[in-house]
Amino acid sequence: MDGTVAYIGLGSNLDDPAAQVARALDELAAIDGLEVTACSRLYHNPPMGPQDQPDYINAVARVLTRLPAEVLLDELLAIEQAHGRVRGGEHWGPRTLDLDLLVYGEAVIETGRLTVPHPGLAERAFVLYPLQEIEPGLRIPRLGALAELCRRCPRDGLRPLDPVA
Ligand code: ATP
Ligand code: 5RX
Ligand code: CA
Ligand code: CA
Ligand code: CA
Repeated sequence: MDGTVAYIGLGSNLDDPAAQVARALDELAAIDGLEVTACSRLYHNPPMGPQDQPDYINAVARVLTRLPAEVLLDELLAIEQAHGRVRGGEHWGPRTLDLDLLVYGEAVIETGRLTVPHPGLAERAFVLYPLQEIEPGLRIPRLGALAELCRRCPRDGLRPLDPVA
Protein backbone atom coordinates (compact mmCIF):
# COMPACT_ATOMS: atom_id res chain seq x y z
CA MET A 1 0.00 0.00 0.00
CA ASP A 2 1.20 3.53 -0.50
CA GLY A 3 0.30 6.24 1.94
CA THR A 4 1.73 7.95 4.97
CA VAL A 5 3.90 6.38 7.66
CA ALA A 6 2.48 7.23 11.08
CA TYR A 7 3.19 6.20 14.67
CA ILE A 8 0.51 5.46 17.23
CA GLY A 9 0.97 5.30 21.00
CA LEU A 10 -1.05 2.71 22.90
CA GLY A 11 -1.67 2.78 26.64
CA SER A 12 -3.85 1.13 29.25
CA ASN A 13 -4.00 0.83 33.01
CA LEU A 14 -7.38 -0.80 33.64
CA ASP A 15 -8.98 -4.19 33.08
CA ASP A 16 -6.02 -6.37 31.98
CA PRO A 17 -3.91 -3.66 30.34
CA ALA A 18 -1.64 -5.99 28.33
CA ALA A 19 -4.68 -7.70 26.79
CA GLN A 20 -6.27 -4.31 26.01
CA VAL A 21 -3.15 -3.24 24.13
CA ALA A 22 -2.79 -6.56 22.30
CA ARG A 23 -6.43 -6.47 21.18
CA ALA A 24 -6.12 -2.84 20.09
CA LEU A 25 -3.21 -3.79 17.81
CA ASP A 26 -5.42 -6.32 16.03
CA GLU A 27 -8.18 -3.75 15.74
CA LEU A 28 -5.78 -1.19 14.28
CA ALA A 29 -4.67 -3.73 11.67
CA ALA A 30 -8.33 -4.36 10.78
CA ILE A 31 -8.92 -0.71 9.78
CA ASP A 32 -9.44 -0.31 6.02
CA GLY A 33 -6.71 1.78 4.43
CA LEU A 34 -4.23 1.06 7.24
CA GLU A 35 -1.56 -1.58 7.77
CA VAL A 36 0.41 -2.12 10.97
CA THR A 37 4.02 -2.46 9.79
CA ALA A 38 5.82 -2.71 13.16
CA CYS A 39 5.12 -2.78 16.86
CA SER A 40 7.35 -2.32 19.88
CA ARG A 41 7.35 -4.67 22.83
CA LEU A 42 4.86 -3.91 25.57
CA TYR A 43 6.34 -1.82 28.40
CA HIS A 44 5.35 -1.58 32.03
CA ASN A 45 5.74 1.81 33.73
CA PRO A 46 4.41 3.93 36.59
CA PRO A 47 1.83 6.63 35.83
CA MET A 48 3.01 10.06 34.73
CA GLY A 49 0.77 12.97 35.67
CA PRO A 50 -1.73 12.02 38.39
CA GLN A 51 -0.07 9.36 40.59
CA ASP A 52 -3.19 7.91 42.25
CA GLN A 53 -3.84 5.33 39.53
CA PRO A 54 -2.47 1.92 38.50
CA ASP A 55 0.74 1.41 36.53
CA TYR A 56 0.46 1.48 32.74
CA ILE A 57 1.25 -0.81 29.86
CA ASN A 58 2.43 1.21 26.84
CA ALA A 59 3.58 0.37 23.32
CA VAL A 60 4.06 2.13 19.98
CA ALA A 61 2.96 0.90 16.54
CA ARG A 62 4.16 2.01 13.12
CA VAL A 63 1.42 2.08 10.51
CA LEU A 64 1.16 2.80 6.80
CA THR A 65 -2.12 4.49 5.98
CA ARG A 66 -4.12 6.10 3.24
CA LEU A 67 -6.40 7.80 5.79
CA PRO A 68 -6.12 11.55 6.35
CA ALA A 69 -4.94 12.35 9.89
CA GLU A 70 -8.36 13.56 11.10
CA VAL A 71 -10.04 10.41 9.82
CA LEU A 72 -7.39 8.28 11.49
CA LEU A 73 -8.02 10.14 14.77
CA ASP A 74 -11.73 9.27 14.53
CA GLU A 75 -10.85 5.60 14.01
CA LEU A 76 -8.61 5.68 17.10
CA LEU A 77 -11.33 7.30 19.23
CA ALA A 78 -13.84 4.68 18.03
CA ILE A 79 -11.53 1.84 19.11
CA GLU A 80 -11.12 3.49 22.54
CA GLN A 81 -14.91 3.63 22.82
CA ALA A 82 -15.21 -0.04 21.88
CA HIS A 83 -12.87 -0.79 24.80
CA GLY A 84 -15.31 0.82 27.19
CA ARG A 85 -13.27 3.93 27.84
CA VAL A 86 -15.16 6.19 30.22
CA ARG A 87 -14.53 9.91 29.81
CA GLY A 88 -15.53 12.68 32.20
CA GLY A 89 -13.65 11.37 35.25
CA GLU A 90 -10.47 12.93 36.53
CA HIS A 91 -8.39 14.69 33.86
CA TRP A 92 -5.59 12.26 32.90
CA GLY A 93 -7.25 9.56 35.01
CA PRO A 94 -7.07 5.80 34.50
CA ARG A 95 -8.35 4.29 31.24
CA THR A 96 -8.97 0.94 29.57
CA LEU A 97 -7.35 2.18 26.34
CA ASP A 98 -5.69 5.31 25.03
CA LEU A 99 -4.59 5.66 21.40
CA ASP A 100 -2.60 8.77 20.50
CA LEU A 101 -1.49 9.82 17.04
CA LEU A 102 2.15 10.59 17.77
CA VAL A 103 3.56 11.38 14.33
CA TYR A 104 1.92 11.50 10.89
CA GLY A 105 4.55 11.57 8.18
CA GLU A 106 6.19 14.98 7.98
CA ALA A 107 2.98 16.74 8.99
CA VAL A 108 2.67 19.51 11.54
CA ILE A 109 -1.01 19.83 12.44
CA GLU A 110 -2.70 22.17 14.89
CA THR A 111 -6.46 22.11 14.58
CA GLY A 112 -9.01 22.32 17.37
CA ARG A 113 -9.05 18.57 17.86
CA LEU A 114 -5.70 17.38 16.61
CA THR A 115 -2.11 18.38 17.39
CA VAL A 116 0.66 16.45 15.59
CA PRO A 117 3.38 15.67 16.53
CA HIS A 118 1.71 14.82 19.83
CA PRO A 119 2.41 17.62 22.34
CA GLY A 120 3.72 15.41 25.18
CA LEU A 121 5.97 13.26 23.02
CA ALA A 122 9.36 14.79 23.90
CA GLU A 123 8.92 14.37 27.68
CA ARG A 124 7.42 10.88 27.81
CA ALA A 125 9.73 7.89 28.27
CA PHE A 126 6.81 5.51 27.54
CA VAL A 127 6.57 7.00 24.03
CA LEU A 128 10.22 7.74 23.22
CA TYR A 129 11.83 4.38 24.08
CA PRO A 130 9.23 2.12 22.40
CA LEU A 131 9.44 4.41 19.35
CA GLN A 132 13.24 4.10 19.36
CA GLU A 133 12.89 0.32 19.46
CA ILE A 134 11.04 0.29 16.13
CA GLU A 135 12.54 3.40 14.40
CA PRO A 136 15.91 4.33 15.93
CA GLY A 137 16.80 6.77 13.14
CA LEU A 138 13.52 8.70 13.20
CA ARG A 139 13.54 12.47 12.88
CA ILE A 140 10.41 14.10 14.21
CA PRO A 141 8.99 17.28 12.69
CA ARG A 142 9.79 20.31 14.91
CA LEU A 143 11.52 18.10 17.52
CA GLY A 144 14.51 16.65 15.66
CA ALA A 145 16.32 13.37 16.21
CA LEU A 146 14.53 10.77 18.31
CA ALA A 147 17.89 9.50 19.61
CA GLU A 148 18.63 12.95 21.05
CA LEU A 149 15.16 13.17 22.67
CA CYS A 150 15.84 9.77 24.30
CA ARG A 151 19.20 10.97 25.63
CA ARG A 152 17.41 13.84 27.37
CA CYS A 153 14.64 11.71 28.87
CA PRO A 154 15.18 9.45 31.90
CA ARG A 155 13.61 6.00 31.57
CA ASP A 156 11.60 6.53 34.78
CA GLY A 157 10.94 2.88 35.60
CA LEU A 158 10.06 1.90 32.02
CA ARG A 159 10.74 -1.81 31.46
CA PRO A 160 9.72 -4.31 28.78
CA LEU A 161 7.03 -6.70 29.92
CA ASP A 162 8.29 -10.21 30.55
CA PRO A 163 7.16 -12.75 27.98
CA VAL A 164 4.18 -14.71 29.27
CA ALA A 165 5.75 -18.13 28.86
P1 ATP B 1 -2.51 13.35 26.35
O1 ATP B 1 -3.03 13.84 25.00
O2 ATP B 1 -1.77 14.40 27.11
O3 ATP B 1 -1.75 12.08 26.23
P2 ATP B 1 -4.93 11.97 26.97
O4 ATP B 1 -4.43 10.96 25.99
O5 ATP B 1 -5.41 11.49 28.29
O6 ATP B 1 -3.80 13.07 27.24
P3 ATP B 1 -7.47 12.24 25.80
O7 ATP B 1 -8.50 12.56 26.81
O8 ATP B 1 -7.31 10.81 25.37
O9 ATP B 1 -6.07 12.82 26.28
O10 ATP B 1 -7.73 13.06 24.45
C1 ATP B 1 -8.48 14.26 24.40
C2 ATP B 1 -8.51 14.79 22.99
O11 ATP B 1 -7.21 15.08 22.51
C3 ATP B 1 -9.03 13.86 21.91
O12 ATP B 1 -10.42 13.81 21.87
C4 ATP B 1 -8.46 14.50 20.63
O13 ATP B 1 -9.41 15.32 19.98
C5 ATP B 1 -7.36 15.39 21.13
N1 ATP B 1 -6.07 15.21 20.47
C6 ATP B 1 -5.32 16.25 20.00
N2 ATP B 1 -4.21 15.80 19.42
C7 ATP B 1 -4.24 14.45 19.49
C8 ATP B 1 -3.34 13.43 19.04
N3 ATP B 1 -2.19 13.74 18.41
N4 ATP B 1 -3.69 12.13 19.28
C9 ATP B 1 -4.84 11.83 19.93
N5 ATP B 1 -5.74 12.76 20.37
C10 ATP B 1 -5.43 14.06 20.16
C1 5RX C 1 -0.07 13.69 31.71
C2 5RX C 1 1.28 12.08 30.58
C3 5RX C 1 1.07 14.22 32.31
C4 5RX C 1 2.43 12.59 31.19
C5 5RX C 1 0.05 12.64 30.84
C6 5RX C 1 -0.11 7.80 30.50
C7 5RX C 1 2.31 13.67 32.06
C8 5RX C 1 0.44 8.15 31.72
C9 5RX C 1 0.40 6.65 29.85
C10 5RX C 1 1.92 6.38 31.68
C11 5RX C 1 -1.10 9.55 31.17
C12 5RX C 1 -1.18 12.08 30.16
N1 5RX C 1 1.44 7.47 32.35
N2 5RX C 1 -0.19 9.28 32.13
N3 5RX C 1 1.42 5.99 30.47
N4 5RX C 1 -1.07 8.68 30.16
N5 5RX C 1 2.92 5.68 32.23
O1 5RX C 1 -0.04 6.25 28.75
S1 5RX C 1 -2.10 10.96 31.25
CL1 5RX C 1 3.74 14.32 32.83
CA1 CA D 1 -6.05 -2.94 7.46
CA1 CA E 1 -2.31 9.94 25.91
CA1 CA F 1 -5.47 10.20 24.05
